[in-house]
Amino acid sequence: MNVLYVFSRYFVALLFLLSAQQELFSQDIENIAERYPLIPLPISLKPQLGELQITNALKIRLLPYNKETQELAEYIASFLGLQHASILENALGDDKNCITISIDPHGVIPPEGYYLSITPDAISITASTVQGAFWGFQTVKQLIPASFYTSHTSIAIPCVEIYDAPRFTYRGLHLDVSRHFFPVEFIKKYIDLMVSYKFNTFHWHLTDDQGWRVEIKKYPRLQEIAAFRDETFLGHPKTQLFTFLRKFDGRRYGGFYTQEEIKDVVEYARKRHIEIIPEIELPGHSVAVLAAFPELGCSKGPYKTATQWGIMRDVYCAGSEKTFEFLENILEEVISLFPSTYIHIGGDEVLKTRWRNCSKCQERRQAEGLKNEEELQSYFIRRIEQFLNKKNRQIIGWDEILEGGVAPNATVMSWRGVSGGIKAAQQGHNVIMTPNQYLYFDHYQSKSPNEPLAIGGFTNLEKVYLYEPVPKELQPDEAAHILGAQANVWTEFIATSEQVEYMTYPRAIALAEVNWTALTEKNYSQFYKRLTRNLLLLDGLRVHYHPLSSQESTQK
Ligand code: TNX
Repeated sequence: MNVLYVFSRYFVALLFLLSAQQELFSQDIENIAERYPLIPLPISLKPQLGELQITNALKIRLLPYNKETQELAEYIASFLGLQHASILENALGDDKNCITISIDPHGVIPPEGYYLSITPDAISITASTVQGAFWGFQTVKQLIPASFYTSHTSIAIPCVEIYDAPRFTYRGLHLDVSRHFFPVEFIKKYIDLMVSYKFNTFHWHLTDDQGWRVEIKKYPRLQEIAAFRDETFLGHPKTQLFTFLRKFDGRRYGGFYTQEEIKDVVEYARKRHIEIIPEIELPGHSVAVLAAFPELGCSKGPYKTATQWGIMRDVYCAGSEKTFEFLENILEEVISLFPSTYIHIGGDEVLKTRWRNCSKCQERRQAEGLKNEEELQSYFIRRIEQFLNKKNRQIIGWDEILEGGVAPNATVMSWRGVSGGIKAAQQGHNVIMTPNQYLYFDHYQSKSPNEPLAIGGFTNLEKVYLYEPVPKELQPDEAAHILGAQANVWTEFIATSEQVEYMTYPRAIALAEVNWTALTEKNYSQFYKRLTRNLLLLDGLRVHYHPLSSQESTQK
């Protein structure tokens, strides 16, 4: 009976698929934005008359009933504020007031896709994976009226039929917790917001010159010294060119996540179908570590955790075996905390001055037959890649890892524009697009003089929305290497959680649609209309986002 039931659901989904390919786009989207303010826009949507009233007596039926589907049911019940939702494991029975989740790994729906039907009686979500069904529920969430967040009483959801699946497999957001440190509670909120818009990857930038943020049991000095800086630079380097005139706040600053906290966050993310990719920066952006372990630098030091922003001259010594031993020990602990396929190893902005003048680095260069310091950096990254590949992990690096020869299995994050991404894809490497002119959320988002101090640039909502991740220079086989896009939130000028939200939202919502929905033609004003309604969700979740009224259209 179970089999028949599931089959009948798939049959409906299949029929829908065949009949409704262009359904949404043949509708007048403008008119349905009010009733279905969905972002990202689904592949296909059939408006239906009527509404479903969700009450306290809601049941959640799981087909099949297992640990994974049960976790989804708990997530749904807790989001809807139903302490006593009954969870059913039987295919038979009354559908009334029921959310049915049907998972069939052999079904026709792609891995992260889902089919959703809301009738006046019931909700049904069908998918090939629990992750797909999870995204289906995120769509339901966006149809819940804003009044739910204030009154928590009756919930009326408009009836609809949706078939949906993402364009890209990698849909990322990044957060730099080194320049400023953000508490675990906020990281969880960041993840919750991400899933509301169907992001599936959180890139956690855990280490940099200004602070080391992950507890490593083997090296307590990282927690004692590298996790703290003496003070923080006030203002912007552009306006204070003379370094000796620069002002500092005189306050010790820092912190780190304990391994218990990291495990807790990883588990929290897992339940929400988010993969966390940790970043451990090397060989550059590592002065904080040198402050704790001066023997890992090319000079004797002394070093101190950076108190200013920018690119530092001091990096790990590439000639010393101690450096590799240290990094391997660290990575060993990191991979025990993070189950992700990928480990991000940084690789950006490595000044080569120290290596040029270091006898050990020069010995290494000659012994390995390397032509220059770019090749020495390549050697460094390859060694780390080999170590991680042996542990069944893949590396991601910033696009500088292309210089001097890219490591064989590396995935490249293209940040200095799109050229690194093009080059890497042409060489057959996988690519994640994070070009700074479109996807750096530390840049200004409006030209208003009232904007809080930011690093620079101008990347408004429209620019993000109109960004196309696949460069037109690529042939189709090369284009297949573009896994998706990610926005980066660097925090030199972002000191509080509220400010992170302000810089990230609503721009992240525009990126969510870029990554998820394959649109032949983008219509910004139509997106903007949906967004106006959709932002009520963020109001409900108490997000300090950048108000739409001060958004400006693109000015170059
Ligand atoms: C460049 S993007 C950096 C970061 C800065 C950022 C500021 C990248 C790989 N490196 O270290 O925080 O610019 O926008």
